[in-house]
Amino acid sequence: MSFKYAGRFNSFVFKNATVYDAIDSYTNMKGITHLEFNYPEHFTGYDIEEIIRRKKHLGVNGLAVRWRGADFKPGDFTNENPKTREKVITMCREAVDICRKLDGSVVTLWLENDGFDYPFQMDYSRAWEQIVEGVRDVADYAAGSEGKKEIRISIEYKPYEERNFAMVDSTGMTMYLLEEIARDNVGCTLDFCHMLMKHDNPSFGIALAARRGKLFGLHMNDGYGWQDSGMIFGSVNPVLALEFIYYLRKYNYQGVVFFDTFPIREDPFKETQANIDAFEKINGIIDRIGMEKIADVIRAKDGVKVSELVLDMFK
Ligand SMILES: [Mn+2]
Repeated sequence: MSFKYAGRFNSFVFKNATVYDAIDSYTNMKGITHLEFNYPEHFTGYDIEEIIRRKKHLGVNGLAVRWRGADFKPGDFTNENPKTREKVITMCREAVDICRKLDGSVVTLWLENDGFDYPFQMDYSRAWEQIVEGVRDVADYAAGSEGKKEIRISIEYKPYEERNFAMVDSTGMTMYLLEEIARDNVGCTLDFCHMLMKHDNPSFGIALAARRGKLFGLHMNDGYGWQDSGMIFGSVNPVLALEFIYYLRKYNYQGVVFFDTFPIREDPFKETQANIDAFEKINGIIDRIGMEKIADVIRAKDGVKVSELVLDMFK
């Protein structure tokens, strides 16, 4: 099984490159197939036609909405200022429009400010309903119709940061939210570091989402679990990475693999390439061992057999 890959624009942009420079780098990188933008930051001051010219053979996976600025700090969908909340939804609709224009597939929503810090700060039930209704509104706008491509809306949970508690803080909570939203074009994006932060088992998470057809996106990276480390995939938890790719293959994941990593001290081109190389290498190990052999070990539920399998994988 072969995978589609995209890298993080800000790995380049935060080192004084332009979005155009980053696109040029991706067109020269081995394995990159798609682009993944943030909205509005990667479009402000850039020309969409020029982006389309530069991307050459690369496809567009989609856009992630970023609500930045003081107005949004108290909340995104849970913002109590009706004008700001309207702006939150309008920005999602604008991202859907650009996604269609670029022939992308998915708009990712990380509800950065929809959380709380203090006891007695949040009417939890009201906030939950505001999220359900807000995302539904965006989903209906993104639904397919005559001459309009369906755009998928994907919720990316993170347990904490920026707020002490996020409203959507785990795989289970995300699945519960999707159930309440009840729209075919709403699913989730699972971020490996965010799952480690929550002590959510990454493979359990993809199984829960994929068995319902709700795994719309992946943010791959690695870390130690206590913060959003954004390190190279497979560099800290290679066994969890092996198990993760096994389940992606088991559920025949057809979406894009986006590397949400932070090469602060590394060269961004080499670091993105290292992510792709790690993913391919680990996928190759699954090939060598074989899906059936791994399924046999899982069926046995025996820790000793698991240890033997892992040592075989590292041969
Ligand atoms: Mn992410």
